[in-house]
Amino acid sequence: MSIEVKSLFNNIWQNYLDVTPSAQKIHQLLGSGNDVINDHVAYRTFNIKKVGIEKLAQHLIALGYTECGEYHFEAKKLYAKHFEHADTTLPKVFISELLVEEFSEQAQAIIHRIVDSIDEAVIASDEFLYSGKQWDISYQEYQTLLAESEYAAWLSAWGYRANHFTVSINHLANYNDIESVNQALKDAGFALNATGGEIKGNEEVKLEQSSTMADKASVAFSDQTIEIPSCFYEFAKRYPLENGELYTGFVAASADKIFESTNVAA
Ligand code: OOG
Ligand code: NI
Repeated sequence: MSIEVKSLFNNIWQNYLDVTPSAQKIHQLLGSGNDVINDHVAYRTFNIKKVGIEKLAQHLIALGYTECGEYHFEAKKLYAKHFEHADTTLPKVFISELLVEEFSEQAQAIIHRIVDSIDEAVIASDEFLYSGKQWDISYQEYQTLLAESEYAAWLSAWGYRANHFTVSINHLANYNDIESVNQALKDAGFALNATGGEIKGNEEVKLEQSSTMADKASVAFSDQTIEIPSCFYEFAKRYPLENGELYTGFVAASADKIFESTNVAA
């Protein structure tokens, strides 16, 4: 694997750990100190040309990734694509975008102000994928977005960073199934996303997934600093297709529930 792609994911991982301290502990717990293979990494963005899926993907395509599947999330007003690399030890990348035009004028104005203020040079640089929030937003504006879309609010507060990394259960030495991974996590005190049940998907759809509820971390809004949900960790087990190869796609019905891992606890 090229040093370039390795160092990119290393930077993305470090930037993710900055706001997701539980991930380091879970990495240690499941990997027993060994390396963990990531099934995928996920990003969120807006469907505005300046920062759309393609603008994130260009950095991956330059490193040998190709576009594979696409997904629609009507209720959440999202669209997504996933990208894969020929080196299957590299994580797949799932990138979703918010369908901005489907929101209120007020929400759209906040989003356009944010996107307009991003420096084009940052978007073009590799660092874009771990650049975080490069704009000002008030806590009030965050709340305005939160009332319409938890996704929009999360993105406005955290910016361009991995929303989650995902442990490939298939590659773990000490665990074989998602049930025992979930149990180990709960025994260690981590809260799982229980929306639609702790395990999303099944062998039939070739993919089982679970995730923690996001950690909380401080965001410096323009008027005050507040702790809000940051990023989470996901766990995925893939099943083989008829041809014997593991399924590499995503499952929209499961993804729809994984998005809710950044919800503010009720
Ligand atoms: C992405 C949720 C979908 C998956 O593995 O299905 C997903 C997000 O929360 O941004 O990661
Ligand atoms: Ni995911």
